[in-house]
Amino acid sequence: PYLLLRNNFCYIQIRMGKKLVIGSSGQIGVELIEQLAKDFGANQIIAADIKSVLKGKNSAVEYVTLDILDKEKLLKIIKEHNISEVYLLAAMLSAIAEKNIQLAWDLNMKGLLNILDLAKEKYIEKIFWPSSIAVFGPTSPKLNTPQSTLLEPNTVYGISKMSGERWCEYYFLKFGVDVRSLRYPGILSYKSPPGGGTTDYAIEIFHAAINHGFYDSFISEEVTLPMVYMEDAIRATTEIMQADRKNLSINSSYNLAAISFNPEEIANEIKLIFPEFKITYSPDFRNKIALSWPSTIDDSFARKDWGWKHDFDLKKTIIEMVNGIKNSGFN
Ligand code: AKB
Repeated sequence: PYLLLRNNFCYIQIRMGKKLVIGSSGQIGVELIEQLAKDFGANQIIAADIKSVLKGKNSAVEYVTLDILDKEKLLKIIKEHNISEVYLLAAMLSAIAEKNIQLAWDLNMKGLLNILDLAKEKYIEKIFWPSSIAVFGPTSPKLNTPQSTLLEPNTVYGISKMSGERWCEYYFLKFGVDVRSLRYPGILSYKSPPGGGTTDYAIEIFHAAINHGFYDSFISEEVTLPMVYMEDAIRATTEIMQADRKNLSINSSYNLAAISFNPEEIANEIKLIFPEFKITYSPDFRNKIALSWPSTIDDSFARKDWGWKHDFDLKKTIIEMVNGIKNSGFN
């Protein structure tokens, strides 16, 4: 089936196919699939992951095994399932990438190029690809970091995300590939564990507080980082994918902001709920990564272009995290 849309010049035909979420077992993937299934119907979603995937909650979603570096299999899945939209979430995050330089580069970069190429060849109509605050580096402004500024990341992950952004814009301008992207801050969630990031401390601290009453933080007390609650991050993702392309003035990746805090501030909030909670600090290599990232982000382009507005402030995020972990969170 095709949808006929009119832009300023002519009619364009959009193929209406299914949505493929790659990296479906990851922290974002698990929750994005739930939302997409709710919005579009579970039979419209195909979930792919390199791990032989356990059936998710939603049994109507079809799960397939896929290594994003295997372009042939990727194309086969796209054709077989009539895929028109891809959410490419498979990536190696900042901390783990420092220990697997080559693999991180290959996965983060070649995976994206495989998808961009298939969109250029018209097998896919639309792509979502996450970037990160990791594109910023020690020379970027720390406070209210602007959309366009000096980008000199000094991590493998940051270099791959910065390069990925350049490729996204290139494929859009040169080949008309409709790729949309957000520079995610740290994402706080409890349904599925994060894997190998620097901002993971802000999730670990909740589990530690609830299960042990104690947390030894690998980020030092005064290092403030931008964060967002998962529900907001998922909504931002679905909103940018639904936005009218002609309203999008950023063709690389949008700054996205919600809340910012440091370990001391989050520990103090947690102590209001668990007065016995204790925190100590043993900063490791991840602290250096955190120090190279912004503390607060200017996301006015996202707010102006497609109406982004976060809903979860710090207090609301904390309540959701604590209740979520107590009731059902991973251990
Ligand atoms: C990480 O810490 O590596 C990620 C990110 C900010 O992209 N959560």
